[in-house]
Amino acid sequence: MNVGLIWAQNPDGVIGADNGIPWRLPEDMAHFKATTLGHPVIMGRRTWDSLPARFRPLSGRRNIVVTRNPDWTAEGAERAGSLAAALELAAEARPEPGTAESGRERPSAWVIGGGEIYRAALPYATTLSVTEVDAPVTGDTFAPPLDPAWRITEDTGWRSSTTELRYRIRRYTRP
Ligand code: NAP
Ligand code: VY7
Repeated sequence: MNVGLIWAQNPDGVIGADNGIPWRLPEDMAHFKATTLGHPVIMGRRTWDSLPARFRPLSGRRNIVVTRNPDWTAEGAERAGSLAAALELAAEARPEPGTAESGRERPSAWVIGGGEIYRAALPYATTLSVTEVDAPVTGDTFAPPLDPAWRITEDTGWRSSTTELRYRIRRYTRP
């Protein structure tokens, strides 16, 4: 099964601060929604908690939440006790082989954070969508380090947000 990881980071690798994202970038939220819509999304329990309640579960997607707590439940979410269990759940409704969904560039599930889950999921990933946001912030949660096998296959180049921030969206794949 093709697994993608999608995150937004600043140039220092910061992805989070105080259980939130320390910038607001509407263009990246739109990119995140367009990319993940129609696919199962897998997230850590802290990332679930970080979503504003009115946006939970993320609409139009199966929401699979990874937690070690066997008693955890939330309306609209499926619980998984490990990343492997989350991937098995996500794989239950498989697309037919040979459809666009089965290509390496079109993952059948997206891992949407946060830091702990990205580190655990990176070995399973076939593609990454990384938004780099030129935000001078400090944080407490970081993107996983990428080994050199990951190659940039798409790059929007720097764009200006309606906010004052610049950002670029890159796609990575590896053999
Ligand atoms: P996280 O990865 O979202 O969630 C961690 C939790 O997941 C753990 O406390 C545990 O839940 C569960 N977990 C982790 N590994 C597990 C495993 N192997 N098996 C079972 N359960 C496991 O937390 P985080 O690293 O603190 O990241 C949250 C931060 O990232 C927030 O600041 C958020 O805003 C940010 N974020 C940023 C982006 C971005 O693109 N910039 C995207 C997503 C999130 P229990 O404690 O319940 O057992
Ligand atoms: C997470 C939100 C957080 C705070 C307020 C609204 C990339 C991002 C993430 C995660 C950006 C978020 C939201 C935005 C998405 C909407 C629902 C409301 C939707 C990631 N590149 N960027 N993120 N929502 N994993 N990767 O902003 O969400 O999709 O329906």
